[in-house]
Amino acid sequence: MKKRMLSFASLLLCALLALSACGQTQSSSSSAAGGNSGSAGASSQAASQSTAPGTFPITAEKTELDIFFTRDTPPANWDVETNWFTEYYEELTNIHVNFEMVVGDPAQRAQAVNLKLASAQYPDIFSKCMLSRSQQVMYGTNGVFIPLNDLIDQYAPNIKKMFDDNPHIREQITAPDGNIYGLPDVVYFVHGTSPSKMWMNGKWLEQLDIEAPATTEEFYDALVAIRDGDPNGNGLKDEVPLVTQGLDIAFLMNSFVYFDMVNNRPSFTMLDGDEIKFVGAMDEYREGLRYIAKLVNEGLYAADSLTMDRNQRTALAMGDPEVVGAGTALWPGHFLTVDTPVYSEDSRFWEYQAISPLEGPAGLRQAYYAGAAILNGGSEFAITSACEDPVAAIRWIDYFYNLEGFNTASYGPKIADEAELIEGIAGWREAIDGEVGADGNPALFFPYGLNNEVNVGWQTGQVVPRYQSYAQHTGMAVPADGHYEQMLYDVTVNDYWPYKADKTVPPLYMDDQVSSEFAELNAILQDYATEAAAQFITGVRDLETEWDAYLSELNSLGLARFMEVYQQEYEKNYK
Ligand SMILES: [Ca+2]
Repeated sequence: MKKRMLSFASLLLCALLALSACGQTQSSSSSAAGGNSGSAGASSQAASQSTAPGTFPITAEKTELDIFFTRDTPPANWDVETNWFTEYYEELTNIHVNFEMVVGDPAQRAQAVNLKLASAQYPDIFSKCMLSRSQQVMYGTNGVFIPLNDLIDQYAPNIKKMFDDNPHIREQITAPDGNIYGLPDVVYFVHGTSPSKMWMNGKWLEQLDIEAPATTEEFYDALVAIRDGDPNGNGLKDEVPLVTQGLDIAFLMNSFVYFDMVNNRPSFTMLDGDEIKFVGAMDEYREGLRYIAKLVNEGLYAADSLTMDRNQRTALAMGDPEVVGAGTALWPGHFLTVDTPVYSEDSRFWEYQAISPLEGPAGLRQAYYAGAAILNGGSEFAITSACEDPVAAIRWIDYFYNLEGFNTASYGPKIADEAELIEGIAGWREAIDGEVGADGNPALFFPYGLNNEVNVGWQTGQVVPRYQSYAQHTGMAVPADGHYEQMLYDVTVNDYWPYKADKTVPPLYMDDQVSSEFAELNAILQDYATEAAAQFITGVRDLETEWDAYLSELNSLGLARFMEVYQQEYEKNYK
């Protein structure tokens, strides 16, 4: 523990010394920081009021930044203007932010962003605006978004460290012209790398004297036993052996073919070496559909899963009598009430245990790995040519890319111990000797509460993007006697990582015209394949007699053109 803390502290000290040592040359060369961003961006660099990098306040004199951001509907008491963290961070940085907030669903938010971009009345910063990759390229190339590469290298040690620790992040947010126009929101947690896990009712398995299944055949047998064995003991055949939330078939399908979800939708594609394949047209995929259709047909997989939302599934799983035998989810909290975070024998939450990926009939046994691709890569923070002090802007956001900034924006003030707790504000502190994280190693910090008081923090990345490393998430202190974070970590590392496979196609930058064609084809094919998958597994369409018609429909919707564009753009980005 001590050794680890010391080495962390000394690293930090080195970083600070290195920064202050070269601070003077940086300010004199700062006019180069904007790169080729056009006259507005470059000339404004000279106007920076910045203090030495790595120190607070960021500007010696009070500076202002205009930030346009979008978010979903906030809780009633949340107000960015009066928020505890807003006031705290203004005091720390000496930068006052004029916020312009747009609240709405993703479509409304995208529309507001488009209007803002079209208005040419640019804020200094677009934050949480889901800027598409083609928007980044278009507005980057025409000088509205300034390149961030040099600003990051010189003034953003935390973002730079994120790149150094995760070279794929820098790679995935670098546009084909070599510039970075936007910063990503990266929140890593170990169990998030396996989003589709199978959770089975362990109490019932024990009662029915069944081992945790390891193959698709054994899984089938286990579901039959749950269906027929009356494990809830009420004399009725009312058990629901398997229920998912929507078309969450990735766990089962990966026993047949690589099958991932990107932005909560099946991508139906995979990267096989350097070749992109359309999974949704492969024979192995059809085999997987046959297996899943059999489960539905025999009453083992609830057909109404496909239209079930989270609340409905939770109501079913928490109801009386107990009926659910198994469910797929990132973690059981998606369909069970977390009544206690620490292991408790009589808690239904703790009854459900993850099983490993199943071996399929052809010997395939894998779980898709969601830890490499950056979703929405680079879309969450862009600095515009209207910004008079880009150095201050990049330093302002850099804070959220380390543990202290992430935690303070999430939990409230960093305090020494409980005695300093302010009622209604909560906070967090460094870990003390003996506290452990989810991996059983010495913890890094202890949070006193997460946004229980709604006007304390900026909530889960609703105002700015952030970075949470795996170590940071794992380093949160948990009770040593079986906290669910520890259970989730163990399950992922022990049961899923031995089978992890990463064939997800990484995100690509495309120019505007290609991007529209690609997005349109992608949406059409995904919609059609998703709809067809639901029809095949529920028996509305017959997998034996209607598969060829499905394939020819995919072709008439433009599958060949889609694959051609995809492959060509992949090679432009990555070869
Ligand atoms: Ca029963």
